[in-house]
Amino acid sequence: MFDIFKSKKQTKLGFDDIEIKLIESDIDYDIVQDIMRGLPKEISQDQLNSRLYEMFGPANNDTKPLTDDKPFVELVFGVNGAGKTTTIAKLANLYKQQGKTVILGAGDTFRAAAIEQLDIWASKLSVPIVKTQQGHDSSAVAYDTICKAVAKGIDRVIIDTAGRLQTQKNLNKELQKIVKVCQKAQQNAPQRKLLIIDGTQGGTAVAGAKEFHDIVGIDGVIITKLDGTAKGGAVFGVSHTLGLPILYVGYGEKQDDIKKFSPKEFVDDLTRSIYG
Ligand SMILES: Nc1nc2c(ncn2[C@@H]2O[C@H](COP(=O)(O)OP(=O)(O)OP(=O)(O)O)[C@@H](O)[C@H]2O)c(=O)[nH]1
Ligand SMILES: [Mg+2]
Repeated sequence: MFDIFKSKKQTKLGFDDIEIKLIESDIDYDIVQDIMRGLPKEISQDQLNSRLYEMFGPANNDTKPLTDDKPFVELVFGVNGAGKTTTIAKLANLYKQQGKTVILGAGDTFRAAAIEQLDIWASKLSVPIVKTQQGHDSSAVAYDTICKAVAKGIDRVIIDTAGRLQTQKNLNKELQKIVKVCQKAQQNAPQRKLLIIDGTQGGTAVAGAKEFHDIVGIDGVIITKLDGTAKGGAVFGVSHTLGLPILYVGYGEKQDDIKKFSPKEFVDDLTRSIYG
């Protein structure tokens, strides 16, 4: 039995085969070149494993640890449909399970039904929510949510925002304004600015992330929809190209479908899919 295990572990695949499989995994061509640099003609699973793991570098660690600030405010943003609102519900659920109190801010005042969508999650999870009418100022919602959290001694604030492209100047000014207004409500807020990326979008999402980083600064990334793809090339882009920490990954539409990102687990899954 040991021998079977050993021989499987020692199976080697050719350089070109690996290169193609990585490209097929939706990893950016330039990143694939970085991965392959210096690898031998025949590559073992272990060799590929450690090379892929190295690619995470410093972004591997969440470089900005949670502070003790109360409330601890998280501002969530990203392109339309990336999974922001669902991720907020998942985070709220997670924090509740950790024994924290949570309040949500329905800062997407732009899209019809966005407020209702978050409201439904809030009732389902039994967490309070601050909301306004569609078309109202989303920074005012952020402000009110933080003030309410301060007044009631709530641990965590999570603020939803409207989907936006990194190229939409007005919407991005609005995002900058929300950040400033959060600071007025509480000096260090928002403690974490979280970009939500749709994991099925690959390189396009990564390019957008860079611009968002320039606009407001990103403290961490959450990659969603990794259930819909065995690929997740965006993961390498975010870590290797942008050097941003991936905090969590989402893998479904339900409140429990979130877990802390583990580079090791991700790399193991990827190499296992390549070596079979
Ligand atoms: N399969 C899968 N679907 C997801 C995941 N996260 C979100 N979704 C689905 O993706 C769709 C969009 O999710 P939302 O949370 O509404 O996305 P959003 O970024 O808030 O969208 P906008 O507010 O319109 O910008 C919904 O149908 C979600 O159920 C995930 O991890 N896996
Ligand atoms: Mg939304």
